[in-house]
Amino acid sequence: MLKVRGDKDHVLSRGFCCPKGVALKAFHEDPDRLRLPVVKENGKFRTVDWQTALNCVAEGLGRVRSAHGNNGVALYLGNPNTHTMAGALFLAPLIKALKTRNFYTASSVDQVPKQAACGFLYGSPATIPVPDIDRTQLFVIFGGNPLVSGGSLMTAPDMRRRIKDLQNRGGSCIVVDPMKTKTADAADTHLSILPGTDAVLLLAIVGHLMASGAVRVQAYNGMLRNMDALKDAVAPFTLERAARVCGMDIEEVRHLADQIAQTEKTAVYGRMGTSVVPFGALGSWAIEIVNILTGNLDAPGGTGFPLPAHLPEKAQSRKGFVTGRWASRVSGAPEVMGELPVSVMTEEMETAGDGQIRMLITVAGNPVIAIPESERVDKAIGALDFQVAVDYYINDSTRHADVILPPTSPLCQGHYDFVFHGFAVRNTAAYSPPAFPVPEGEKTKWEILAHLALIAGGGSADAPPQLVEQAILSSLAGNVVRALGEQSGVTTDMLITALTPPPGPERILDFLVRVGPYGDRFGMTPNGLTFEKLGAAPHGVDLGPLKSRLKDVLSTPDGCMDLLPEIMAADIRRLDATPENGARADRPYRLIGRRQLRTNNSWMHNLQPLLKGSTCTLMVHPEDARTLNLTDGGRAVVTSDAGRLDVPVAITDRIKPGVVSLPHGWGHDYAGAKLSVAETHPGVNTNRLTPANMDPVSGNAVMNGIPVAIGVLSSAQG
Ligand SMILES: Nc1nc2c(c(=O)[nH]1)N[C@H]1C(S)=C(S)[C@@H](COP(=O)(O)OP(=O)(O)OC[C@H]3O[C@@H](n4cnc5c(=O)[nH]c(N)nc54)[C@H](O)[C@@H]3O)O[C@H]1N2
Ligand SMILES: Nc1nc2c(c(=O)[nH]1)N[C@H]1C(S)=C(S)[C@@H](COP(=O)(O)OP(=O)(O)OC[C@H]3O[C@@H](n4cnc5c(=O)[nH]c(N)nc54)[C@H](O)[C@@H]3O)O[C@H]1N2
Ligand SMILES: [Mo]
Repeated sequence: MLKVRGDKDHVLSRGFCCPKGVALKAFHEDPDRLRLPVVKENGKFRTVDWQTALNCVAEGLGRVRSAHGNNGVALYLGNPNTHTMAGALFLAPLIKALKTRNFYTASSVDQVPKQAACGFLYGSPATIPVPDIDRTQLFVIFGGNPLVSGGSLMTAPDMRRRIKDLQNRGGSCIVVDPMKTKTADAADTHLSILPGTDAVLLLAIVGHLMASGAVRVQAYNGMLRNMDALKDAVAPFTLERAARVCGMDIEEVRHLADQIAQTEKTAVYGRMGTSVVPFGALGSWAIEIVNILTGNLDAPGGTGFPLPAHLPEKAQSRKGFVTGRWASRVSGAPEVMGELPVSVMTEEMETAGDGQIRMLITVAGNPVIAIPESERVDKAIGALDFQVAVDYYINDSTRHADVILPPTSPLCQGHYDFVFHGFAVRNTAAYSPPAFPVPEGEKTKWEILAHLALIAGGGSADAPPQLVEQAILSSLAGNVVRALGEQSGVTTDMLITALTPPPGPERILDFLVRVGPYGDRFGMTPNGLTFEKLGAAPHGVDLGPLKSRLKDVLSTPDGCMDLLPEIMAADIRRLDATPENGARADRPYRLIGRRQLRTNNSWMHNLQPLLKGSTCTLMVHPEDARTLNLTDGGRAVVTSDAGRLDVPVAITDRIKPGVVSLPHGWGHDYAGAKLSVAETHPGVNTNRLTPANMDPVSGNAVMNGIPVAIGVLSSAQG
């Protein structure tokens, strides 16, 4: 009998297990989960064999490409790709083979602002420091709820214990959030802030540090540029101004700034709340600047750069980071990290002309629920000529597909989390082998992605997926052989034949780990790490605390950190020119989102054990409820510039007055989906209310602080 539980000997989790982990059993057994591909015929899905499905993909892709060119095909990658080996290793060949500018991912409804900020500062958008939570004395969280989310861009299972440990060693935790979250309950201080205003507060803190002589940057001697320019640029942002704009008390603001200035080991961290807002990149930038000015970047107890087992120790290039190398066709939004912002995907589908999107491939994504202006997204996807989805369900988005290719259950695929290890608060490595063999007739995700890459590259629909795996390995091994030089006598074949796992992601992992910072370097470092050693350590391998690595990771062309590049200076001016009280008379409330422990974005709502305790309600402060005449459990109508929703109300003093909150990921009431559990508790899709606005620096969607009006649903309307 299948049972899922935590591993108390695990090097990172120490037995902590999220309810969603436990629900893997329900997911594995879910009768609605597709096991075999389906194709749509006369509006109905029919189960087919893989060859038929892949032929159908090849035919549809060929048809759309010959009529509309490569840019007629859009690719949208969703969040779960980040947490599969196949997603980490086998998407790159597909992206390359599609040769389309219409490339979108869930990053632009999530963390692109932080990546852009780190890209400009450190040279690469993948170089993101994490809080050294286990050694810090002051942990300041802006807009994150790690007790519920598990920590994001900060892998730190069991946050409750880690915060307790911090308090037990005399340190403290401060949460800045419009909502008194579970994390705020565990913290020492909760500071309630108006949504979308963090950048003002953070720039004021930067100014305060610089004015009060609290700058401690000796560790970065010769590595900082534009210190004086930064001081001038932030001068207009006083603590008093921050208090007014952020809806906070001046004493609270001053105390926060002083604590950051005076506590030696401080880690300032920001997540979704500081990201999906109009100044997301600037706020994320300012967080890095605060950590630099206090000398906490790359310092024990501050923030540090993890060194996972699969990545090289030193930055591989000094090219630096640029954005806007091309722009979207309709509204000229800038390319960031090779992607266009999802907020423009819909208009690229709707607007006729050369380069219009006529086909969509989604891999582990649910854009109908996840991205702004859901109504429009749904219509635009429904009107395409062809859609392919790599997904487990016929859901809100994939119901429009012509072909759905389902990977086998995650329990039948091995797992090493490239992303989680890359952002872990302690260096560790862990591999979980498949719990079960792949059932007859099913395919793993890497095989599916490899087939798609082959088809997109002009190959035949029955070409073996191993070809792609070999190409990836040959290219990786080729780099090593070139670096060693011809005289070494080492060949790519020698390296590849030395790998122990069978062809697939595990074999590539073996390669990466062996040439990685802890690796055995194919025997040159005999006790070094290999895939075999990982496999023999079911609780994971501990590789020690974060180490100082700034000089190794900086990949800016001059090896310096520019404290004020022009793109940020311009954004500071944009912020300075923004009216202080931006509230609109017709939309006086500000809508934010929230995550719930027992859900994961949109796709775990079909699992009965997780539905308990997850409710899709509009949280309203008691004062606002009185003004609006709303009752607890009653209904409200929420109107934004994008749409209107009718939602049940939950009255709570945990939320800041003037702010209301609705969780995202719900709204499973689209006809044609096959989600027999989720459709019994559909909830509402909050992104029907989200206009397609962006942070201009990063292209990230604005999903928090949306201006809304709220009314009581009259019986006539109901
Ligand atoms: N249980 C669960 N865990 C998850 C997920 C899930 O759906 N469920 N999703 C995963 C994913 S994809 C991600 S990206 C991470 C996200 O991880 P987190 O960022 O830690 O999670 P959120 O709940 O989005 O936290 C955002 C917080 O910001 C606050 N906030 C909103 N607007 C503002 C603002 O303008 N300023 C400030 N300071 N705060 C604001 C919200 O009230 C909320 O508490 O979680 C991951 N983990
Ligand atoms: N208003 C508002 N909107 C938000 C957010 C918010 O806070 N507020 N959060 C945003 C964030 S942070 C994110 S990351 C996005 C998420 O946006 P998406 O990634 O587009 O949506 P998910 O809900 O994660 O849907 C994942 C899909 O992948 C499928 N799936 C799951 N695992 C796998 C797998 O291993 N392989 C394959 N092929 N398919 C799989 C599921 O069935 C589902 O269809 O939503 C964003 N949308
Ligand atoms: Mo996310």
